[in-house]
Amino acid sequence: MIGPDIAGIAETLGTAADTATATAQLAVETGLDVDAAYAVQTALVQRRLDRGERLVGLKMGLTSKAKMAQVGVDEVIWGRLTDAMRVPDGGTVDVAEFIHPRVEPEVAFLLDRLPEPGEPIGDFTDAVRAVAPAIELIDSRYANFTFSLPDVIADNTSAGAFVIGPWSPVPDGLDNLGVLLEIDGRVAQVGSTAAILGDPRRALDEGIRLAGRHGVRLRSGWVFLAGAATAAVPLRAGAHVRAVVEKLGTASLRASL
Ligand code: OOG
Ligand code: MG
Repeated sequence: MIGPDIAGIAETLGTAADTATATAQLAVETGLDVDAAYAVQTALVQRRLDRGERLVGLKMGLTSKAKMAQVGVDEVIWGRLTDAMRVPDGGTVDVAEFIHPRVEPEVAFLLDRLPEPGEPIGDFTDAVRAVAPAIELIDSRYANFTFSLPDVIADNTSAGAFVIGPWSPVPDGLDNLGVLLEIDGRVAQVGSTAAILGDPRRALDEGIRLAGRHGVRLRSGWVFLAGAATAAVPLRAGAHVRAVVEKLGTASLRASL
């Protein structure tokens, strides 16, 4: 049997992103399983690298129950981040470049010395140089923000853009810090870093393990997004968004009018 057309599916998703036009889900129709979906993701991100973007990190998805419930998929997934997706802290994004953007509060790690594949992380503070509050802008390329597990993996886990707040040294505990998402000064979501796999440090173990299955090794200097602590909120033109993480501070962005 001929397998799914990996390059063709990557082209469909890449064009949807480039033109900010939603596409239909395609996993069922093309027989895409999880492994083939990661192959599509690789090809989709390669399209970006071919036009000069650089890989700068990895993101985890669906590491919290709030997120799993919001999108109806209950497996932890991972995707790739490029330099073109990074927005400076306090910077502006143009909502017209996205289909139906949403924002969510995250915790970011700056990676340092990573263990060899298969080796457990000895000391978290050896593997992670610094931590920061972050905002991820997700934008599913599928109509109505609706997808299956292989669909969302193929779509680079809805990665759109991200903002990293100020880096701080790794604090003693990361497992129970309050998290707020504010839109225009009003609290839109409240949570705790405990929502992220019980402790966001676990997201790094999962990232190393799951990406390792597909031959991807995390690198020193990369950014790592541990996954949203709360459900995501639609980003409207003109909105001012702040993510606040206790002890770590604030990351913010604006959506242009
Ligand atoms: C999938 C990406 C999930 C997170 O932090 O859980 C994600 C989606 O919700 O569209 O980035
Ligand atoms: Mg996210």
